[in-house]
Amino acid sequence: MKLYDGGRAPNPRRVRVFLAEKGIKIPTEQVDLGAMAHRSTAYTAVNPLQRVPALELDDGTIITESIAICRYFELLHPQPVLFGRDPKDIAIVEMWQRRVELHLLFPISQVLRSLHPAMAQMEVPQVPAWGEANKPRVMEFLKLLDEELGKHRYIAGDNYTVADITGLIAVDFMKPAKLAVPDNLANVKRWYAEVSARPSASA
Ligand SMILES: N[C@@H](CCC(=O)N[C@@H](CS)C(=O)NCC(=O)O)C(=O)O
Repeated sequence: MKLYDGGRAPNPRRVRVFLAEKGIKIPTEQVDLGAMAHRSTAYTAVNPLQRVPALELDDGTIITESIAICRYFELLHPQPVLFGRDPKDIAIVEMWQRRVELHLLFPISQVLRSLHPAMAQMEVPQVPAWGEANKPRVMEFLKLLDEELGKHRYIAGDNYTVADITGLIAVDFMKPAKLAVPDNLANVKRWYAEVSARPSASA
């Protein structure tokens, strides 16, 4: 088994944090995004979409999509539970994971990719207006998240889950996108202080 990893990029980090929470160690191969190694012929054979992460199983099967990879490990190593405990809990975790991915991580990535000069090679064409259009979307979702985090400790309830992992990585990704969590969102700040202090956060 081998994980094609991607350094500081957010999606590979989601898988690394997930594996760290589970205490799982697997061989990794770094794909240097800065050198555009993910566009090489060799890596395109692994993932024709030219994105990281990707997991190669011993029988040659390739699994891409961070959450698909995490789900695979959740079933192999059920403890600690990170995708929910019963039908209702599993649905709530799924709902929040998707919301955080689509309404926070995605617009943050669009701000960075569309506005940062270092992303010009990767995001072709760069459309700065699209980057600007995504800034208020990030702030609107953070407000909603702040209300939710006023009701319980973690994003999807009282337990730390994969939704918190996506949330942590999204908030960390705000920095290179030159965005910041507004000071008045005290619940998001409280939650972020807790999840970013977990040992897995440094993965
Ligand atoms: N939906 C995929 C997204 C994967 C993805 O976009 N990865 C980024 C790094 S965070 C990438 O490989 N980008 C290369 C590019 O855009 O050329 C997932 O969840 O894993």
